[in-house]
Amino acid sequence: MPTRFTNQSVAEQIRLMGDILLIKGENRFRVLAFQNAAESISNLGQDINGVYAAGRLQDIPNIGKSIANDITELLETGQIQYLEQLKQEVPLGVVDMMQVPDMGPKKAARLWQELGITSVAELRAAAQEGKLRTLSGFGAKSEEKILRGIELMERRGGDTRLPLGVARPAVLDLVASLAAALPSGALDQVEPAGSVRRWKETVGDLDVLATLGPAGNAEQVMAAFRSLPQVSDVVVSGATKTRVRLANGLECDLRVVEPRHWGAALQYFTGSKEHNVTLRELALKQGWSLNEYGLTATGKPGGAGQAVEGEERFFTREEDLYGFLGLDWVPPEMREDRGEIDAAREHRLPRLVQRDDLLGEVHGHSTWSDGTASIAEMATAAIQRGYRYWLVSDHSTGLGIVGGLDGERLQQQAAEIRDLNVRWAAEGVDFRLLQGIEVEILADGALGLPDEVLALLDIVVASIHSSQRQDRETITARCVQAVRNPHVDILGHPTGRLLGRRPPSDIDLEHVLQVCAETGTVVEINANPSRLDLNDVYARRAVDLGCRIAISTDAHAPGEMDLVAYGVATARRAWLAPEDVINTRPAAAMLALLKDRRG
Ligand code: DGT
Ligand code: CA
Ligand code: CA
Ligand code: ZN
Repeated sequence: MPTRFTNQSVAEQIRLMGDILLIKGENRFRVLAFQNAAESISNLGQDINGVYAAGRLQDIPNIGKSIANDITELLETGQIQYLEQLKQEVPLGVVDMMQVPDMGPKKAARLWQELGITSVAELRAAAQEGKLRTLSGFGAKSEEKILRGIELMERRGGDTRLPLGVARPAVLDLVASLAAALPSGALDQVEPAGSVRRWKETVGDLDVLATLGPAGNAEQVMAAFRSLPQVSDVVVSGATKTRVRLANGLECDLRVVEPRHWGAALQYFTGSKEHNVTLRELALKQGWSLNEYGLTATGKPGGAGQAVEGEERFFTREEDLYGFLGLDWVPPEMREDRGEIDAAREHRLPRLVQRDDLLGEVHGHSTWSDGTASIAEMATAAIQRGYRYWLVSDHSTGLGIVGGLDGERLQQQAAEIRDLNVRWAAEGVDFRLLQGIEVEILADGALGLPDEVLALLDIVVASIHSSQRQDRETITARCVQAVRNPHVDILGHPTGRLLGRRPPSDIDLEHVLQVCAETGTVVEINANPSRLDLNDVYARRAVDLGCRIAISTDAHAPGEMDLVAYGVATARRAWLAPEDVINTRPAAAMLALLKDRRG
């Protein structure tokens, strides 16, 4: 039997083919075909092995006959002959070199072909020894840049994308500092665009757009931006665009645009690239060419009405651009070319869930296990955030690391919770604590507490914190066994991934979600930005399969409740409506949906 491939490992092989072709200087469209296919596979909401078994590989977006054949060969034989051949031609170390910031395929190819450098380690040595400057177009400065790039890359373990939870606060801080550094009236609008505005779970770089206010000029804005204390390097700076590097390695583009271009510019630089490509095709069909400034009539037959070739249309607001093309405004979280443009044209975009829809949270911790605040303090934080209920779900025994709760301590905790609830009821406060547990799913699929104990609780969240590297079959069966327990209401952070730190377990999520749908087990979107687990793609899949979702921060401290915005955004990226999410309901209605209370 050949090794079993996951969606990610298949995507990697396909991406690698594209990368090698890139270094070989192959046709851009050919390379793009592999890159797009890899992206589709890694975003796929189903196990690719199942798609292959059903003979439906070519139904996956961006996968045509030839790449479908490559995937078939990989799954059947364990390798792709063509890729093996490509690996003979280009050393893999040269592909790695392409990951060094500012490097790119052309430079990597030259360093390999002209200096014989075939790995990042050799590249570093050559740069340190001043050997790169023998190459035309390279100097002492580029050697220094490359060394700094390698250092950054290694600090992040080769992954040049940062979690949204790091990138988003960084760009908000940058924007606030820029505004504070300028006289009032210098800037009018200023907004982060790009992947941060779409709330994508990881971010490659930051993109900020601004328009000048009545008292502003672009050079002054660029100068202020370059001198911000957060900036560690200026990559490039011009009249209306500056790119800087921050201490954590993130780079940020700031662009100043004219107010009349704002709508098109914000739309363009919000992306995604895929959404933009589809939008541009739609515009072309209507006789307009779309760019970051606006629309220009092509003069070709289409729907541009009376417009003469070259005639332009500008938009001060994004809504007006979408509207001009006959579309409803598309929330940024949906702009991933997953059908949102058709939906916007047919006026059937869903009413997405938003922060205010949430009436409470159903996964959180206190000092009864590893939280930093008492139940009363956590409840106060929940009340301050407008919640009407909050689930105390401390860890159960069976987890080793924390003083997990057993039946006896749960009884003591129940008394504390009851007293607090009695007090709020007497004071007329519309808030209620629920008692639950985050029960450990043990390595063999049993739970950390017996059924008699679980039966006494309002809500049971079950999750995995140990033996996460079990093989696919074992960890899937383990999770399914827990989900089938009639007392388990919610499956917590199903894959256990920690963005940038720990990959997801090899669990067969498709299968687990099917069992959740069948048993009425709610699936969590863990809102902590280092988890976002379920992710957007699987959250969508879960709802399509008939599951309900809970959005919870799993807060271990009061302030962590603010992270709920990341969970809501993930749900919005999954196109979820309020009714898909259990904690948009009042406590009684929410509890009535849980599986051991139904029927
Ligand atoms: P990132 O930075 O990798 O997390 O992702 P984005 O989406 O922020 O991408 P970025 O920074 O390369 O570009 C920002 C936006 O600019 C992108 O979402 C769409 C637009 N854009 C960039 N390159 C292209 C392009 O080649 N074609 C089109 N249509 N749009 C582009
Ligand atoms: Ca970006
Ligand atoms: Ca960018
Ligand atoms: Zn937890």
